[in-house]
Amino acid sequence: MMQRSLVLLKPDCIERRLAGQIIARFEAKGLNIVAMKMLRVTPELAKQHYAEHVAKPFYPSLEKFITSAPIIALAIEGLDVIRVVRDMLGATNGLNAAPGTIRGDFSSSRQMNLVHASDSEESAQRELDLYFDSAEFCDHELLLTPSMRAEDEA
Ligand code: 3AN
Repeated sequence: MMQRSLVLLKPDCIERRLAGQIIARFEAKGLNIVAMKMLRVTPELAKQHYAEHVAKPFYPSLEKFITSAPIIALAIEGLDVIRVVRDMLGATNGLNAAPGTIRGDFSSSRQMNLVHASDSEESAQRELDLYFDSAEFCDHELLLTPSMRAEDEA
């Protein structure tokens, strides 16, 4: 099923100059970036984004981290992209993430785990609406799509 996922390259990713390498992985996989921008997450946006965690004891530390430096937000489109991107990220804690995944290769932390990605269609819709206006999506069909997958896989 064609889906979109909200991906955030978090402050640690920007600080460590890993954004290019991580975006390159999504491109190499054949996923489409349909929106992208750099921004600073405000405490208000952090509370909306992490609504499910706001009441938890670790939330103040999480908010301090996610607002500490700019992030890059991307909308990534592809077949089953929500699962595919989560698989590419690996487990939440970099110490548990499998080698070959982004977190497995670049992170040794639960909090500084470099990238966020939506975990369900409902979260994706909610999160895409938080970070992007509808006018910011650049819909396009890449000319090389027929070289990336068969017609009946769409
Ligand atoms: P994911 O980013 O893999 O979807 P979530 O949404 O469960 O993971 O957690 C978001 C962030 O909240 C994590 N990156 C981490 O910083 C923090 N977090 C989640 N669970 C815990 C926990 N038990 N203790 C401390 N921080 C946590």
